Amino acid sequence: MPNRPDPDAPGRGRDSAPPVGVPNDLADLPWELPRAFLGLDRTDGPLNEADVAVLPVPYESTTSWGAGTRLGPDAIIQASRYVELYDQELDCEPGATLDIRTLPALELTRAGAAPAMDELQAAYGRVAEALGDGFLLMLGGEHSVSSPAILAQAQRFGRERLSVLQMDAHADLRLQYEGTPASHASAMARVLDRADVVGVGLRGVSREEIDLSRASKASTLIWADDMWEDDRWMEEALEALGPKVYLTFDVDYFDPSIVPSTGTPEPGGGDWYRTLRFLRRVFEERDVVAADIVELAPTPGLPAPDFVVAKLAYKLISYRYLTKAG
Ligand SMILES: [Mn+2]
Repeated sequence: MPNRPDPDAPGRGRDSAPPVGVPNDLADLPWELPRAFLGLDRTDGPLNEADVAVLPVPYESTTSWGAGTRLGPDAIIQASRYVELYDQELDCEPGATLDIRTLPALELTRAGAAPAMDELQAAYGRVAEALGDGFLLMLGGEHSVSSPAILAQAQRFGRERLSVLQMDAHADLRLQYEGTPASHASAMARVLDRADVVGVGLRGVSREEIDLSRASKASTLIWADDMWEDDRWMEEALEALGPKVYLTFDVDYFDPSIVPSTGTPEPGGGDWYRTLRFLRRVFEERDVVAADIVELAPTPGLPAPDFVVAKLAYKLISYRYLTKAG
């Protein structure tokens, strides 16, 4: 049985210290797992000693269609508390050995999309600086939160040009959408002059976006319908990625049969194992400096997609750990 809260289970976050806020003499009561990623309770010590920081950004613009992404980070964290720490593919327990911190959520200003994105870029940059070499995993929120994060990372690496691996059904290359360039549909258009963008799994794209992609050396599009016959698309994607990669994972990349909980689902998306095979290669063959997972809009009464995405988040951390350790 997966992890019911069990104080005797090895590798959970309750090995010695009592949960935060609980006095020592009550530490042995049957407290539930902490409401942190994987149920791990590692909150103290300077952030630059952490291997991984999970940063929830439950941002959703009020005008966005397909509401609910602001509940995404919490659903991922809740589901992650019941993910097995042991990973049979890698034959190890990354969650038990890594120092994984879950930060509080960032509440961005409601004064409009543009000021919220500016605020996020500054905040994200400061968190990334404080974390140093650790792996920063941001949980959205709608896809617009990715651009400030990518721009902040591009700034950190200066002249070393960043590549963005965008797992997504959509190109998000509209110059503006619903009157604002800060829209989720423009998330990648905003970073094209600062980073190369390789979109994988695309299948819902406008004519305008294809034209923009063809006119830009920085954009590579890999169509979902080219991903079924063989694995040549993996080589094509890897070839287009430079040494330093930022991974942005819009959960509508997945087929709606496994993740229907998203604002703009598209048929014909990625499956679980093929996707993991590709991601593992990316982590092995490139330096993935940071990642985000966005656009999960939890469906009440349908927890499976939340678990898929929680496990994906853990896989990203595990691949990163595996490749750093090896
Ligand atoms: Mn999308």
